[in-house]
Amino acid sequence: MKKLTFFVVALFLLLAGCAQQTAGKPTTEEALDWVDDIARAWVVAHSHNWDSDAEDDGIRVWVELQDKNEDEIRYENIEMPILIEVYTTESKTLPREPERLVYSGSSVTRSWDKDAFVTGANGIRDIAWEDMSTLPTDQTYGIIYVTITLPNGKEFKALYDEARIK
Ligand SMILES: [Ca+2]
Repeated sequence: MKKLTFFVVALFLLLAGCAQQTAGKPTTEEALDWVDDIARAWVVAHSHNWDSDAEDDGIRVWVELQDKNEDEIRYENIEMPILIEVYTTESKTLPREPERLVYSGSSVTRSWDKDAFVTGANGIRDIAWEDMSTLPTDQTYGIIYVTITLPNGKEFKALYDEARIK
């Protein structure tokens, strides 16, 4: 009898766990209405100092998703993966052409106000100078590309061609 009671209690807890997981998913169609308003992605990167000395240690990268008027889309409680690539460039004129890949990495964006360039805090990724495989002969500025994958699987790409890379 004790065994049966244990089994029933265990089954109940298992079912309760499943029910809770289903209820916690924030992916109802209503909650993702904002996805349809996204018309473009935007990225910027600036050199940044994140330790105690006075020297900049690398670049901090911010992204935004924007509507057709280039106003930021406000999202939170969601995870959208981001591919980040940094290229050198030899172009002296605009638009700059990518030359050699010096950094490739991934990140996620979870909240528009933390990852957009609102306060200068956070960002999606800090990339240290030594993580970019630049050569002494490379130009100081390069091109950073991001690809953001939306919850519906659609991808938006953006670039910033005045990124300090060394
Ligand atoms: Ca520093």
